[in-house]
Amino acid sequence: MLRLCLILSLTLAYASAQQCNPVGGLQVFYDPTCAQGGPGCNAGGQNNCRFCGFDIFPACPSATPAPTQSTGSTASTTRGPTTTRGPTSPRPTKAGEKLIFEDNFDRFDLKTWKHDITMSGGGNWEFQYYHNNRTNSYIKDGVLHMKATLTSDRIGEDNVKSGYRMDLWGGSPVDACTGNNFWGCERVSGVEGNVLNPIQSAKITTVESFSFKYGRVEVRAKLPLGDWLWPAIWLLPAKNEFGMWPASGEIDIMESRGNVNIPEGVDHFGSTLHWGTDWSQNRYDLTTAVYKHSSKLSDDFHTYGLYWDEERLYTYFDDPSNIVLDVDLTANDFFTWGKFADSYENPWRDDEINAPFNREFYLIINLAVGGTNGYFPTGPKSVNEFYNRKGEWWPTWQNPDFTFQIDSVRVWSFYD
Ligand SMILES: [Ca+2]
Repeated sequence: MLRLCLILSLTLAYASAQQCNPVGGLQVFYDPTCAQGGPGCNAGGQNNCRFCGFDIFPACPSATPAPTQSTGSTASTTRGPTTTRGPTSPRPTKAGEKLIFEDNFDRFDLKTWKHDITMSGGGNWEFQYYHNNRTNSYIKDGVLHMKATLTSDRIGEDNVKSGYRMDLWGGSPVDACTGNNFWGCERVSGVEGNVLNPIQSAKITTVESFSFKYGRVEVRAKLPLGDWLWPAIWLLPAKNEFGMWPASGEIDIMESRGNVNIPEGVDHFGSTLHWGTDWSQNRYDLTTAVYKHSSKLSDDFHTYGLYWDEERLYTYFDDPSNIVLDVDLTANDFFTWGKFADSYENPWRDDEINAPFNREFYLIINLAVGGTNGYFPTGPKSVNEFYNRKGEWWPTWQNPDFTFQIDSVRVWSFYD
């Protein structure tokens, strides 16, 4: 998942506020006080440093156009010019790989999957809160469904808007709040004019049950159709051995937007690696790619795959030969590749060349809704605007393909 912080780094990279940018696309503007860590524009809400607006820019004339790779009659892949390092060759599977994790969702195994319980919004001021509830995550006919519903269904419309204290602290390890950053465990509706997170949804992880290093992941899933829905399949490091995000890395196999009527909507998905010396120095723009499918990804189940060994990491769609993001992990160490300033200490010094992608990671599947970090450039830019425009998005949620459906998750290890 994209996070608020990475957009700040994007902005700093383009601090000259040029009217084009290297690859074209989104540019985010900040209040100048944000750079000093102070409150930005729209700081009246429960926030700290916020963007002030978006714009879409063309690629600068001197920029290298992004190559387009045709992958047959039904799909094409678009890659940024710097995604691939060094020669690559298809290597779909590895001899001797061994299945080490399998969930077909014949039942909901909560020994494996732990629910997040938090209003923190993923660091992106997303509009949902997560909890453990069979309304928002449930098994039906061998498929895990993640479904976004209205918070007002549970606490009533008036309480969403004013004077209601949402307390997710919990009373035991089983129901304890999992994230208090950004006021994630306790909020009061109406404080500073903001409604409570108006959507309920689900996020599950294997943080306490399963992690692995080097192998192949396949998730068979059907993405949700509906405005501002943001499904994701991704991995985070089990131990943050190189420090806090994103110094220890993040591997995003799939994230997508449920909208039909926006650029790069429900017929697209993205794969990204996040890495950097600290949150303001995320170099994800060097390791991201977008895949365009010929039809809505909510129409059918597809396989979202990851291949990851010491030398190479790539994501794929439906078949290991249909590569989306492709990263050579050995061309340079990541500190060199990221061209970090001398003032930043190298968190990966004295480690292997592929650090931080040489430690164990765990699985995450979630369904977010909206947010203010720029992942939805044309979307509502505050939780209040989102809720006020319910008349626009709510009708788009009334369709049979509205839930995020996961049929299976499998992981093969390359080593014993
Ligand atoms: Ca299944």
